[in-house]
Amino acid sequence: MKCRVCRGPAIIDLARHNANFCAEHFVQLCRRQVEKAVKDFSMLWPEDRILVAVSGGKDSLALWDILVDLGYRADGLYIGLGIGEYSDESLGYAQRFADARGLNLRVISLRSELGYDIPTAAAATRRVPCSACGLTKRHLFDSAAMEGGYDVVATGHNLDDEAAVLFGNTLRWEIEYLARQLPVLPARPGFPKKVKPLVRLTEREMAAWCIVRNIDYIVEECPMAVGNRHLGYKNTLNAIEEQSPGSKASFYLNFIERMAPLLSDHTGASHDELGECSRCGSPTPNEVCSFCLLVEKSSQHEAVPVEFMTKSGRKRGR
Ligand code: Q46
Ligand code: ZN
Ligand code: ZN
Repeated sequence: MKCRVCRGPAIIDLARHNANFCAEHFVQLCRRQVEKAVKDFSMLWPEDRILVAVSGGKDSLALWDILVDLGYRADGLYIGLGIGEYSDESLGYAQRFADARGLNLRVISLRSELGYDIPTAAAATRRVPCSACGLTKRHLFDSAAMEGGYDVVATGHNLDDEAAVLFGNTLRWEIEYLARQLPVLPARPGFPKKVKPLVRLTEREMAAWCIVRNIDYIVEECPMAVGNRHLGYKNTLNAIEEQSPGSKASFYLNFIERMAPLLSDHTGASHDELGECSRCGSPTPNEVCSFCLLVEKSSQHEAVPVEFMTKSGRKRGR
């Protein structure tokens, strides 16, 4: 197996590019894919202060590494979700990554700072854990970025993630979700700009990036993701990709290029009528925002151990 660029020994075969690459040229390919995404979608400017949403997993650490490597000023924010050992270990990976490179990682612990954790929030709201988790992360990343004066929040969503979400939204023709499924969400009053610079790179490529760059990351998936329907969509798309390499990239990237512009009038509610949450000041159409209601409900609920939500708790809700 030889590198397509230098003919030296290759370390990875990428069927969708119909080529193999050595470590050096694989790294170059990944950098170029990120630069292309950043340029095509006007994601970042050289002077931007970026807040990276860091989980301790391969995608977010690879993203932080690539952005710093490309010369951007990027700090990290890790949210301790209180999901048992998974959270304790993932914080360790994020912290060691930051310390080894002299990068700035801010840590917010839900349990000690807000009085709840994700398993408890799921039980208190009687919703699936990812719903409480998504709302929590969105709110805390938005408010940390606004308060910290960051220009943009960057998340490690990769091509597999985005294609799986697109597949789910397409199966149900969720027009408003489809219209909003873009790799850049511009800033609007009370909300920072949000970007996904890894949309041209796959999960496998991000794992390979971490190996090549000596990045230690938490390999275990979040225990609450078990049964998540996006995992099923990813498996389906992987089976299609196996038969027809490149399908995943064309499914997602052609959607963004050809279909999303046709849906731009269907993004749903306008944000003009948003007021301020009476408790936290975030934009909301209601008196109190859904995050503050979640905090109130969850912090009053008896703490629920993660095991309960991943075993017996799993039986309901999905
Ligand atoms: S961390 Fe949170 Fe994910 Fe775990 S509870 Fe669901 S959303 S699966 S990215
Ligand atoms: Zn090479
Ligand atoms: Zn609020």
